[in-house]
Amino acid sequence: MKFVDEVRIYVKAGDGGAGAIAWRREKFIPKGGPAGGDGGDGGDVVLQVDPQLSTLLDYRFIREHKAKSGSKGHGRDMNGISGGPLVLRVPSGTLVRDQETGETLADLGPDLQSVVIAKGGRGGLGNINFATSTNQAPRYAQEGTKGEAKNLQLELKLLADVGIIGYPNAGKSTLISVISRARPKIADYPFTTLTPNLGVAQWRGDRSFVVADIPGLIEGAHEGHGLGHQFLRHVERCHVLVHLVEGANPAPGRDPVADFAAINRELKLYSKKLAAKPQVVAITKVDIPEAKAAGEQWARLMARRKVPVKVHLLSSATREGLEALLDEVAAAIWTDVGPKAGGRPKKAGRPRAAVEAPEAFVPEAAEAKPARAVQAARAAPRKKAAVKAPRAAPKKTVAKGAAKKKAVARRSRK
Ligand SMILES: Nc1nc2c(ncn2[C@@H]2O[C@H](COP(=O)(O)OP(=O)(O)OP(=O)(O)O)[C@@H](O)[C@H]2O)c(=O)[nH]1
Ligand SMILES: [Mg+2]
Repeated sequence: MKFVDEVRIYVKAGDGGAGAIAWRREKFIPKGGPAGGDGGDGGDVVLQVDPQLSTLLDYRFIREHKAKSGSKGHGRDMNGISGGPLVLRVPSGTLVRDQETGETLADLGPDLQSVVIAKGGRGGLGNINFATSTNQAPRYAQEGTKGEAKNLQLELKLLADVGIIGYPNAGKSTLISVISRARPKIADYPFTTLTPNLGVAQWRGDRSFVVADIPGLIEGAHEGHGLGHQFLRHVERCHVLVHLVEGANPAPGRDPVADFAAINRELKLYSKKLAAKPQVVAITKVDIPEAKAAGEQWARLMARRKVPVKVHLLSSATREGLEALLDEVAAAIWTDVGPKAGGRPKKAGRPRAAVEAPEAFVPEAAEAKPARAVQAARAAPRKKAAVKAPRAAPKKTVAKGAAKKKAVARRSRK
């Protein structure tokens, strides 16, 4: 089935029916008076979440959706028939925008299951309503009002707790197939996955979370290279990203450090918010000895640079490192799990602090010439101490220190 995550549609609510001008005509009842009924109300256009849907495909081909108008009022006090709502079913996670203003009209998901997106017109009143003591035969009735019409943009952002990202062929689909019952296509060539896959993963048997495996990213995705970064919108609402790095046989010129940096750069170019999300990082396919060696080397490098990222050595084939990876993922999703536990057993509302500033991994940041970001990371603990220092040491000491420095400077000038 084709995956469609953005459509533009036109919706028009039904118009209200006109009220009737009619008179009561019955044998032996002369001058029966007004008897025009009201017009029926126009139908609303309603957007409703359907948990069975996972794409906006239905709206790709049928773009105009009009609710029924109310019918006119009739004689003998009869009101017109109302149009009845037109219910358009959409997948959970659909964002509704006004095409003209760009304003967000609704964000359909667990918190908002349905919304009246275009209000139907009201039926007009029939002449029966206007009879008064001084005007017992009103010859007028109301017209119905027009139903709202809108041009909408529907955008689907899958609702997942965890997003799996990485280069093509890194083993993203294999991971989701191992931790959930999702069965995406897995093959030994890049861009096997063309549309996101969702799966529900279990953690230690008693909790579950939704995982999204998205198509691979490559360097230059922001310029449209590969599949571009159009699918990144589906991990925008995730609590945590699982960043998989190819362990075995990366293409020439690629290595874990460069891959990790390139993907982080693409994330940043897509959105700063996404780049700031916590990441759980793993090198894949460590059942292959070269992958394991590469992973261990990379982990050592990170440790030497004091980068606060744990590199998991993962093999979806043998399940090595899988439990540790899921533990870290769980700790990022739930506040009562992991080393910093002690909160409510609830999903974290906002992601925890970002694990790492992506600049720290620019490939040029070789051992011999640490990049500025790496230097900053090294300087960070010292900075902390500097902040604490004034409290620990009274002002005098600081002044003394400054005087000493000045004296040394004077002596050296002499
Ligand atoms: N040995 C070994 N091979 C793996 C492992 N995980 C994945 N692979 C293989 O790596 C290849 C790519 O795996 P996929 O899961 O399709 O990779 P992907 O990241 O989803 O790739 P795209 O969908 O193209 O972005 C497949 O041939 C898998 O069998 C692993 O843990 N060990
Ligand atoms: Mg895949």
